[in-house]
Amino acid sequence: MTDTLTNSATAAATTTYSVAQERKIVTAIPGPISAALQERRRAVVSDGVSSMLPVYIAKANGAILVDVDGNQFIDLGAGIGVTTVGHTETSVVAAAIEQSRDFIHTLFTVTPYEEYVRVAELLAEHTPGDFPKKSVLINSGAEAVENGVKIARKYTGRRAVAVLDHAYHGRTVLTMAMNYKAMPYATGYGPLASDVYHAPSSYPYHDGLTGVEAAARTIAYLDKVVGASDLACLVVEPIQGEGGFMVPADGYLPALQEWCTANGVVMIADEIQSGMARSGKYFASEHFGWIPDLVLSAKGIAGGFPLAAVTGRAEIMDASQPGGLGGTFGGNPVSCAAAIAVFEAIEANDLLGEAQRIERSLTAGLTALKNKYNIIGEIRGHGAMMAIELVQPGTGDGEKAPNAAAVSAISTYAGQHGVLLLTAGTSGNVLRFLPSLALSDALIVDALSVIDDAMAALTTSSH
Ligand code: PLZ
Repeated sequence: MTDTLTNSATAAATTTYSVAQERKIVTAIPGPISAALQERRRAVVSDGVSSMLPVYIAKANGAILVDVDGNQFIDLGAGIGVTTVGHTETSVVAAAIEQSRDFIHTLFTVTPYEEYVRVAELLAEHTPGDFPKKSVLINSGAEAVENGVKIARKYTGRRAVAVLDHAYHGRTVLTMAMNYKAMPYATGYGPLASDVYHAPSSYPYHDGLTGVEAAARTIAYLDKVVGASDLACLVVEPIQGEGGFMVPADGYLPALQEWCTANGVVMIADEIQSGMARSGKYFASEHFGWIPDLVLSAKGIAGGFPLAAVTGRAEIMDASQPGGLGGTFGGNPVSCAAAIAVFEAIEANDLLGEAQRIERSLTAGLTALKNKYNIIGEIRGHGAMMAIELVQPGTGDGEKAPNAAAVSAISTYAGQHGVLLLTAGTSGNVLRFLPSLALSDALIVDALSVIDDAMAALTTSSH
C-alpha cells in the first residue's frame, strides 16, 4: 500500500537544508529497495545485530532521514542521541573534510596533534566544576565507561564498581555487567565481570521518594552491601537513557556526591546520552546542581563521528601511569575536528536555547495528548531528551502498570507513517523523544499529529 504524506507547514524551513524538512511516505514501509537490502543483510549480518526500522538510509540532513526508496522520516531518535547538531550539519561536514585532506590518522600516543588538545580544552571548559580538569579520548560510550572505571580504580586502589537500577552503560564485557537488564545485553554472555553492584535509584513517578529519601536508600545499600572502603566508583546517568529518561528527585545526585566525596569514592556522571547540549545545558548534571568527579561523553560530541571522552579532576585523571590509557583510534583527528565544530555550532546557533525550545514545544504537545489519552502516565525529561511513560489505566500498581504493547504499537505505527520514534524503559513502557536540535516546531507538530493518530487507532482497536 502506498500513501503520500507531506507537511506543507514546514516548507518555509527548507531553505537552509539540502533535504526538505518534511515528512513524505511514497512506498510501503519498508519499500522495495529496502526490502531487497534486508534480504542481502540476512545472509551476511549477524542476527545478534537488530534494526528497529529496517529502512535503509540514503541521505540525512537536519532532522530528516531519506531512505533508498525516497521516503522521508522525521527523525526523533538522532541515531540514539548522536546527531544532536543535526544530520550532516554544514560546519561539521566542512571540518571533517578539511581535516581528512590534511591528515586522517597518526595515533596520538605515537605523534600528537593540536585537535586532540583542543577537544580536551573544550571539555575542561564546558563540563561542570571550576577546577583543573584533564581528559582521555577514546572511541565509544562503552569504552568511556570502561576507562572511567579503570581510572577510578587506579586512583582509589579499590575494586568495587556501583551503578543504579535501570542503568545502561554498554555492551562490552565489563559494561554488560553494569546494565540493569540482562536481556538482551548479558543473557548467555557470562561469566559476568565481578565486583559490580546495583544500588536502588531515584524514580519519583514510581517510588514517590524525595531526593533525600532516595539518596539515603542508595547510600544504605552501598554502605551495607559493598562497604565504602572497597568502593572505587559510583557510575550514574544524571537522566537515565535506555532505562526510560528517569529524572531523579531534587537533591538526590548532590547527596550521593557528598557521600562519595566524604568516603573517597569517585562519582562518575555517564553523560553519554544526556550530555553535549541535549538537555538544554551542556551537561545534564547541571540541572541538578551536581558537580561530578568524572564526566563521560560520547554520542553527540562529534556530530556523528565516533569519539568519546573521560574528563575530570586532574588529580584523578593523572593517577594512571603513562601508557595505561589510550588505544589506536582514540581521539581520531577527523572526529576531533568534527567535535571542535560541534562545540562552535552550540555557541554560534544557540543550541542550548534550541534544546529549551524543543522542550517547551514537546511538553505543550504531549500535555495535550495526555489530556486526551489516559495511557500517558507521565511526561518527563529536559530539553531534547523527553519521554512519556505509558501505563494501563484501571490496572494495579497505582494505575502505573507498564504498557509495553501500546509503546510497541505506537512506535510501529509512527514508523509506517514517517516518524522514527524510539522506545525505552526497563519494561519497554516508554516512548522517547531524542531528536536533533535542528527539529523545527512545525516538524514537532506534525510528528505529534502522527502519534495522536496512533493513539486514536489504539483506542479504537482495543474496543
Ligand atoms: N552509556 C548512558 O546511552 C549507549 C545504546 C544503543 P556506546 N546508548 C545507546 C544500543 O542499543 O546499542 C550508551 C548510553 C549510556 C553508555 C552507552 C554506550 O555507548 O557508544 O553504544 O558504546
